[in-house]
Amino acid sequence: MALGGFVRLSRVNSLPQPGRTLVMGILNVTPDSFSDGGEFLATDRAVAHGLDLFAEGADLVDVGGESTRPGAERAGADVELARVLPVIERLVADGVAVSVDTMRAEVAMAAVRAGAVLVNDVSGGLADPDMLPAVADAGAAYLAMHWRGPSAHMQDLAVYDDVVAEVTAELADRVSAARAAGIDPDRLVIDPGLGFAKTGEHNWTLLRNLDQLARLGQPILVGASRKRFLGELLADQAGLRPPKGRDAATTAITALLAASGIWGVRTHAVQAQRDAIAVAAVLPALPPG
Ligand code: PMM
Repeated sequence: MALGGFVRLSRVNSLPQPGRTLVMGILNVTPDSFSDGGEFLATDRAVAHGLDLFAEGADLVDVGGESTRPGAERAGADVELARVLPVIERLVADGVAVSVDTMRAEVAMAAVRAGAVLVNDVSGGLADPDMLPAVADAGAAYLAMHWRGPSAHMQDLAVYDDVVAEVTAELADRVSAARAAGIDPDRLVIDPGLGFAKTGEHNWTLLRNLDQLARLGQPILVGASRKRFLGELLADQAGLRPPKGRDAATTAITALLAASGIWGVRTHAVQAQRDAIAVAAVLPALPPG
């Protein structure tokens, strides 16, 4: 079996550094995520898929128990815990490096105790006031995504005069809050949060201007995988391209981001992203032809 970059690394206190763009594989243990909702709700199926992602080359398998698709209602903490904990425990026992996708400190801490090495918080600490101090206390790595409000009404918040300047300033606030809570900046990743309180045009503008976000001095991870703006780009007479038909476009974005040195990408299709990253490593930029 081909193995991911962090075999048997059950606990790290610094960020994974594979020496190339990192690949975070998506494992949604939910009934309602936009692309894979319901596919991996049963623990056994979720664990099997997590092992597959790892075998394909995921450096981290990102386990989430609450859908954040636009319009989604929140799951209760007990439901979220019951979905993710058994899966994380089994993946960690099998030597998989795991991150937990949660906005709740309680879930994050249970996951870290079970061996998760990174807390992926799509709210950047805004949804739960206990999150930043808890992560600091646990010494876990932390990813702060740009977020403006709960998924149920986040698209009403997709209003910007200058999306790049505002997302950068709002993420700068989250970086300051994380540092003030005691999170080590060496363990802190930021993410522009494509599709979270953003239209397709906002997503493209942010992707074109990631250099502005990079000025915050933190590693950047981007989650473009199968998102609606790719469905819009690839739409035809039949309507939006369905989520599973968006992997080639996702991979094209990964190649371009990897060539520009991005820290990480979050994806459903791990092997394709690893392949794109391998190509970008030998062809980082081409002369005009
Ligand atoms: N997107 C989703 C969920 N979690 N986490 C990060 N860090 N960045 C993202 O863009 C992100 C995320 C929603 O997509 P999914 O349903 O495919 O998980």
